[in-house]
Amino acid sequence: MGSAKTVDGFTSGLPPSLYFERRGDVAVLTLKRAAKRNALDDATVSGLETFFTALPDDIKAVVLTGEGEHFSAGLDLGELKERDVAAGIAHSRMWHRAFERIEFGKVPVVAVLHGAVVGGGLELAAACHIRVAERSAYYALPEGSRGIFVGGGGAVRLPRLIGTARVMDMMLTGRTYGAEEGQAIGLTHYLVAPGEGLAKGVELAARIAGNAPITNFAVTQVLPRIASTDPASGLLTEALVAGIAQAEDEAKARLKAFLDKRGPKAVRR
Ligand code: 1HE
Repeated sequence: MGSAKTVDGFTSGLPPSLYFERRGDVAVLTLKRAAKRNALDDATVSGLETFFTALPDDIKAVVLTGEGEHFSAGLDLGELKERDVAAGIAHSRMWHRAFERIEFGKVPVVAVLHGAVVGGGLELAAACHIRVAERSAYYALPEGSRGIFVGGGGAVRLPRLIGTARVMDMMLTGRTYGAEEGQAIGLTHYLVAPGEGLAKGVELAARIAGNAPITNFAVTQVLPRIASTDPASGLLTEALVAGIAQAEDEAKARLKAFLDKRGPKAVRR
């Protein structure tokens, strides 16, 4: 394993397929394996786990993007050839660990998508919190045509985003969705012109980084759990988290700033 970019000691364990760059308190992490269309080999998936586990405390949000013409062609099919059942299960669990570090990691993650966002690439995007698509992006789950199944959490996360019926269609018939369609069905949050995704992603990440940490924690870690629990437990959890957040000094300072006419207004952007 080589190092990506050693501006920070913590990146020294990353594979060459991951490139890290700081933009203030935002980290931009780039899938850097364009010759293989950013296919996710074991080293890259382990590198994602390392990166999101070891993220320094002064990084407040991450932007995940891919170099070249495509975000990611998914699982590295070249590594699949000789796995038996046990190895296949362990491999899927390795992806689960890595993507959990994204979904329930230290900070919110913005994915910037373009070109092919397919198979495991789409699963990776689904583990992120915000998705920005350039108009070149398209989405596919070619697992059916390869005789395999999703293994990177897609069976759990994708139905929550776009519904089980659409995921079934994508896997059974090979249906693809374009960027506009992906936006319309709720797969992505933002749709921008080709080449504008990274700037949009960094802009959003910088805004996210400016939130109170307790709010970002509650939104990324607590909200999804509330959404998937029963209403009574959800309301109780909401009240507990609301109480904790508003009692923080940071909340008091921000509320005072607004009342003193110094805080931002909730105007339409
Ligand atoms: C790869 C991979 C890959 C490209 N694993 N090597 N994913 C797929 O089924 C998608 C497979 N890939 C494609 O359909 C196409 O490559 C693309 C539509 C994404 C891009 O097409 P194109 O014409 O730009 O590139 P290419 O010529 O197909 O590929 C360029 C090189 O990347 C070539 O290698 P080369 O050494 O011959 O130059 C390809 O072999 C290589 N390459 N994609 C390995 N995926 C946790 S379970 C998740 C399950 C899945 O993700 S299944 C979906 C897998």
